[in-house]
Amino acid sequence: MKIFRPKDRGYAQALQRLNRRAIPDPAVRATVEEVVAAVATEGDAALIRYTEKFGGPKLEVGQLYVTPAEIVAAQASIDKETRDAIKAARTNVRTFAKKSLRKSWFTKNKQGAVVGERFDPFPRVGIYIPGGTAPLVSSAIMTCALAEAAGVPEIVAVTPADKEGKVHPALLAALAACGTHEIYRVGGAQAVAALAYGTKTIRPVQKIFGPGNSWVVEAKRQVFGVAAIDLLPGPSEVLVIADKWANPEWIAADLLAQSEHGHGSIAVLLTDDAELIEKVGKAVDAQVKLSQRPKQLAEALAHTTLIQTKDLDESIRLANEFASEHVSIATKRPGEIALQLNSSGAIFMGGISPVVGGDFLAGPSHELPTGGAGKSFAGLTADQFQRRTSVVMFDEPSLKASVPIIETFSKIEGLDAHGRSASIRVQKTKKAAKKK
Ligand code: HSO
Ligand code: ZN
Repeated sequence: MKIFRPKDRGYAQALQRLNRRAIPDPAVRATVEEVVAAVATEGDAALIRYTEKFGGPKLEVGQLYVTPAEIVAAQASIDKETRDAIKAARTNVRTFAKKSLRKSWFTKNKQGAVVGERFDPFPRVGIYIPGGTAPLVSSAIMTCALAEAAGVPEIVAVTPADKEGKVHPALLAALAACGTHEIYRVGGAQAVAALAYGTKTIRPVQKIFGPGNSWVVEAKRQVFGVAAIDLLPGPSEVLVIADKWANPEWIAADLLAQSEHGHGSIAVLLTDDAELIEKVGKAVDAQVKLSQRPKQLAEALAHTTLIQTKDLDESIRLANEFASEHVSIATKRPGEIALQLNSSGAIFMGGISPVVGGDFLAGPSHELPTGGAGKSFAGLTADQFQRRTSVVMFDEPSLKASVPIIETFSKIEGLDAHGRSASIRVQKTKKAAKKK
């Protein structure tokens, strides 16, 4: 953990470092290029090979697909508490998701032509669920429940298995509860490539969703164009904006909660209160001792930064530059600050709102932009599972009213066939009318 006060050496640089951009690491990029190319040409064989090479299980091609029998066994093995928690989260996420869905609409333009937009679910989507050091059961809900709410007919999930080839039963149960149709035990860049290009076992999808480590995020970036992608969600982040009224214990708890995701996670505190910084520092030290994940915490704490700012305005400016996945506003009047934030993935209002409320239960998807991507991307919403098509329908009067304008444009652009393709229809109708 590093503390920076205005008088400290390196203070200016610390502030500068907060202004991030999501730029891929060249080493990660090169590895992912190799993996994606191999999966695109060799299919399943490359999936199996890279899974083993990157420390995963040694699988047969036939084991990639998680069978219905395995899912039923997983459902039977989880306790009631787990089942109820999955159900409660799914209910909130689904209700929220339904509100984000776009509805088809039609209207008439100035010339009287019918114009509109149709929104249909993508026919087949792929969702990446990270494995790693914790079974991210909630991530299954925070992605698949949105696809389900959008009515996607084929929801395909990929997730890495442990060394023995097992996927956590609660994760399988959550995927099943959210209407996932196919599950494959494969992760990493190779899984993303398989979803985009397709293999003999995994048919390709139209769009790829879900959070992941740097390799997964880079793979999504690289397959963009072959398939669509949602956003670029990497390791967890939290930034707290606090004033002197804030509770240091709660702030420390929020910083540590996101930090325990481990490698690549970042936690930042911005406050104009010098005393609060000291108190939060102490509370972090005390609470670290309670952790059951000291290794992950130690990795993240190396990047944890507590910064004393001039005033709340400076905190807001820096928060916007940092573009954190989560922003907690632990101040007396959080509303005023929230309105000035323009790059946050998700905002948690007032010290009383814990960020984990959003991680596990509240309603919005916890799949959010990280690494500075929040400046250009928003978090996952159910409408991202919908494909939009525009629709145009002229009739004779509306086409007649439109032809002069269309002809003018075709003249300006020097594209005479364009003009004729509209006017020919009106002339033809005129002749047909005369004949009658
Ligand atoms: N904090 C993560 C989501 C998560 N937390 C899943 C626990 N499980 C998103 O940044
Ligand atoms: Zn979390």
